[in-house]
Amino acid sequence: TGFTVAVVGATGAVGQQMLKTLDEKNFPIKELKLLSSSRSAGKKVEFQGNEYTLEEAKPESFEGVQIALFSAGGSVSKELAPEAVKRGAVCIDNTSAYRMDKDVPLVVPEVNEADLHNHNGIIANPNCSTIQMVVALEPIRKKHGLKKVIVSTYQAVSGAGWAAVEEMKNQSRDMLDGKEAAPEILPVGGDKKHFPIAFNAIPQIDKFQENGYTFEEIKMMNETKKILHQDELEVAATCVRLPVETGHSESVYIETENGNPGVDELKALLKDSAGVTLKDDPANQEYPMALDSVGLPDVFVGRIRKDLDRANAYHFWVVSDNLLKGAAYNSVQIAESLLKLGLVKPS
Ligand code: 11C
Repeated sequence: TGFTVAVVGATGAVGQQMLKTLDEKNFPIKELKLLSSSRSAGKKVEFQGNEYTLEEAKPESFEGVQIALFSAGGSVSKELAPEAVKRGAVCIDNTSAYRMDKDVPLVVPEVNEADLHNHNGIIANPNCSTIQMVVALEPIRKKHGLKKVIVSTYQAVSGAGWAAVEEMKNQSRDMLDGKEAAPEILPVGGDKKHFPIAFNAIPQIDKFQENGYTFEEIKMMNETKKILHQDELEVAATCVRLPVETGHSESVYIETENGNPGVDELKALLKDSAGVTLKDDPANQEYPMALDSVGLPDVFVGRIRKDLDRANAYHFWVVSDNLLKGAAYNSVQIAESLLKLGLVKPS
């Protein structure tokens, strides 16, 4: 028994973590198909002791597939997710291709699992920096309402893929050796200029839009409103890349809608929330850090404190492994929720 599962983009930074998560969660797989763009086809990947050769993803590849996890870039998802749906698969897409489509649920299971009931074959996995923030926001929103969110991110390089991580490492060595850095990827592959990430902080993730925000910032703002079902929520984001390999950090400012919960109540609320680990003891210098989050599925919250000038306003720090809860782990959780809710057709 089990399901026929396809992973599209199995050699990527997120694809690798998808396989690891499917394995660790012992996901009920009857047959696994590992697919990729033509560029990676032929590469070999191991899963649960068996060696798989990646096949180029084509429409026919999805015959008989019940669950397809996509993480091979937006254009692959655009082209092939509808083909997979035509053939009866439910697609969980980790790209931004469908996230804002009205008939596509954008899901973080701890927050809006019930939205899965409205799926039409494609479910979108939100952007990594959005996911970890909404996991921390939802328990507060549910109890006290939210009026405004201002977030500044400190994002890891693995969010831009393994090639970007290699670039950071090589650059760091080169710069320590007194050589000149020759950046080719960051801040974003297709843009006109490139800057060193080693020993730097770059206030650009993805391309700039006409309104002066980057696409990463726009994604955070739009996705947060959609996931929390609150179009009128005021959200502003500034997204910054740091020379950290894995683990996104975020400084979050919120204004609650009703009442003035106080720090102790917020701590108690978050401590008991699904997917959250509270790490907040300033007296003992305990707070979340990127390095400590690597390989763990939780969202870590700390540094919770009251704004000193405004009532109903709080600041906190949120950290999570961007490849896990931010991507692969959340995608596999969506698959588990689909099974739990009976939303995948049995073979
Ligand atoms: C980053 N958040 O850290 C991006 C990566 O829309 O799924 C994820 C891009 C996305 O660079």
